[in-house]
Amino acid sequence: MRIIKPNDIPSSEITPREIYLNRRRFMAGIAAFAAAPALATPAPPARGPRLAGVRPGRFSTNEAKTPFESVTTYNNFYEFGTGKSDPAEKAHTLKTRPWTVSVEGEIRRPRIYDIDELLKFASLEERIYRLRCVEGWSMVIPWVGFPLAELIRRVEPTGNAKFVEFVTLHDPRQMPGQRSSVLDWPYIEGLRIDEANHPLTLLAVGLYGEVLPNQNGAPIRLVMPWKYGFKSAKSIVKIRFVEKAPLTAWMRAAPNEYGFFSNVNPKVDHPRWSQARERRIGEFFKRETLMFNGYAEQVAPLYRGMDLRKYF
Ligand SMILES: Nc1nc2c(c(=O)[nH]1)N[C@H]1C(S)=C(S)[C@@H](COP(=O)(O)O)O[C@H]1N2
Ligand SMILES: [Mo]
Repeated sequence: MRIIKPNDIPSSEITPREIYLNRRRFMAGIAAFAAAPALATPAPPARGPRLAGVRPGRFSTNEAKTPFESVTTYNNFYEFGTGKSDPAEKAHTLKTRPWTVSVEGEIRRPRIYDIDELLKFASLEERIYRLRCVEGWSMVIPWVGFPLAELIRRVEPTGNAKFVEFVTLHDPRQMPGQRSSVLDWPYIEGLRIDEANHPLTLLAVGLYGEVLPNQNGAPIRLVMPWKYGFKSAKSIVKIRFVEKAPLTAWMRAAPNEYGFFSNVNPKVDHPRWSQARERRIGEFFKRETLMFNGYAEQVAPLYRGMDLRKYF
């Protein structure tokens, strides 16, 4: 299946941002006239090029999707600042082409992959997943991507590959938030090899059928829906197979608050707040947080016999 790259798409197929914005302003004008005082309507985020050949994938929830506008303007991406609107405002400085992902470590076929080569690895699927942030909010996002297991199979891990480390780009010229020492850069995350190989674990390259917006971790990021959002590292440049559990950026910053596993668990509180409930973005009332974010049926067997209080 061929995948359309941003440069292949004729400009006639892209909604020109100008027209879109003007239409929005026009509609906002009508609304203001009809029902003053109207709330100021912020400029909507630009829509990206569509990805071709995306088929419906497994494990999708049929819960209401969080609107595109919220998914792309309410973000955590500390490389662009710690405010929720910083990534949408600042991530345009990130250059996603050319882009390579170095796959290395305890594997028989180490290689530096060009992103466009990686995109042809597997046919792309849409997976509508819940994403629960450790801070207590959640969204439902239609990701586009392919299982990380597809990549792992190709690079042939050795018997010593017990964990996988994921490294985000480190370039303060493109990522101005890296000039601050809020985290020790680069952003590092890690998974046990069985978690990495789990069919729910996705390498996402798009959302809402479109090329991944920069603020959501373009050109390629992880998504593990049963773990707190921070495990899903964005804008990945390196995937390293290792024998020992990697020291993640959040464990380095606050080891008593962020464990290696970070599975969504309503029964294990964060030291500074409860994890029992969450606010779905766009909703008023909080809802109960589910064990493994509602994916227990799929992932509970990975942790059988483990004390999830100790291994938080
Ligand atoms: N490199 C990097 N990856 C990151 C983060 C970050 O700050 N830097 N934030 C994490 C957190 S806390 C969350 S909740 C999710 C948010 O993903 P989204 O903005 O696409 O919803 O990205 C995660 N991945
Ligand atoms: Mo998060």
